[in-house]
Amino acid sequence: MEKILEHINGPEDVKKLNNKEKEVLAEEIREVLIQTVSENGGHLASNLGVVELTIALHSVYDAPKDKILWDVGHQTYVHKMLTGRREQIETIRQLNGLAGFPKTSESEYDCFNTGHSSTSISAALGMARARDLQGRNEHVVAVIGDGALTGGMALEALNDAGASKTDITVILNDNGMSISKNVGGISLSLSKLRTRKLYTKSNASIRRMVKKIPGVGNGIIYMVRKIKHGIKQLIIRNMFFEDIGFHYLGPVDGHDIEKLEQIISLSKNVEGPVCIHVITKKGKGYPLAEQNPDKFHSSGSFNIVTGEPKTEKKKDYSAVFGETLVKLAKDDSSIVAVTAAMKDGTGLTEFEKQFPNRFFDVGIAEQHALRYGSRNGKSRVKTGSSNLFIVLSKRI
Ligand SMILES: Cc1ncc(C[n+]2csc(CCOP(=O)(O)OP(=O)(O)O)c2C)c(N)n1
Repeated sequence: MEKILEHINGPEDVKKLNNKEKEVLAEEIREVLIQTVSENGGHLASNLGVVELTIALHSVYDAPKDKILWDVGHQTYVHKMLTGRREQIETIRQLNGLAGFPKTSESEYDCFNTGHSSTSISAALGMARARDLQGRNEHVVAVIGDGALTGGMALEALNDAGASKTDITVILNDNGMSISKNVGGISLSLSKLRTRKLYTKSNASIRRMVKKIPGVGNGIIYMVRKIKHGIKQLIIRNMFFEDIGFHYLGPVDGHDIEKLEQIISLSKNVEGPVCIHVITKKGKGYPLAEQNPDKFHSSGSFNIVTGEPKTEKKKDYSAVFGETLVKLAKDDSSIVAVTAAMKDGTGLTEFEKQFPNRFFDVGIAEQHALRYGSRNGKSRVKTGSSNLFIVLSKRI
């Protein structure tokens, strides 16, 4: 049987599909993702988690005129498939193939080169301000994970955007996971929100939110009422975002394309900075990745049935470092380890198991992590392209 995906040559083809077809498309995309990453390696779990979100974004927004910026960019395989690169997806991360991250020279749909975390809101705000100065009206959207939100630059950008009154949308892709389980106070506050009883804003406050364009505002209020009654959602309070100047919409089920499209469409009519809180499951649709999202955050090639690597992983620098550190720490209780959300990547998994009180995951916050070593004791620091660990020889 012919696949829907075979007819997707750009977002205009996604827009033509009805809901049922989009759901089938999501399943077809998942099959390709699993197949491709099992051969090439890559970021499987994050991509499986954003299949519906990516379909909804390309259904509602008008890219490349509208700008969609993906934080870190490791979750853009689906975006690539839907924006004219479907046939090349099997070349991803191969020599002369598609890049594993957004690349402006690869496609006009990739509006920002990434790789490092927590940069999307800053870039989006800059684009939104340039748009305003130049008198244009495209939408600018940053899609950021709850992990990436722990990074200082993301918080600096939220701080600036919240007070700016600029039209900018932040889509918070909240799966509770960074590479490992997410950490920090904001993460705690988000997880409370997921389980909190839904609070429904009064129509008066929704009315204040939406643009005061005659006709449009009323239409939106009608739509919100319909959404409220029809699908039990979605407008509750989030002190963090609202207090810093964002309109907060959500939380919304990130695997329900219809709901996603409704809430994103609604947000297009809200003036000023908006945050849409989307709840997703990392690894969605592939049980082995759902159960081990950290293992499948980024992997080499693997056997689809067992999930086991096709080639045995060689012992690398981080593994040797981790083992050595555990040995040293047994004899020296002043050794502690600090990581910026890269426990596995920096070889510290065993250290955490053996010395939980001397292990600190500070979130994707390298500059903050570095300051741990500033005053007391000698610190040894190794930085890599996207990872970092610090070992302090004196307890902090
Ligand atoms: C500055 C920086 N530190 C660390 C990393 C390594 N890293 C890549 S993705 C990631 C976790 C991202 O989590 P989240 O934003 O929630 O996205 P998810 O994969 O869960 O969808 C980390 C720590 C990085 N890319 N950049």
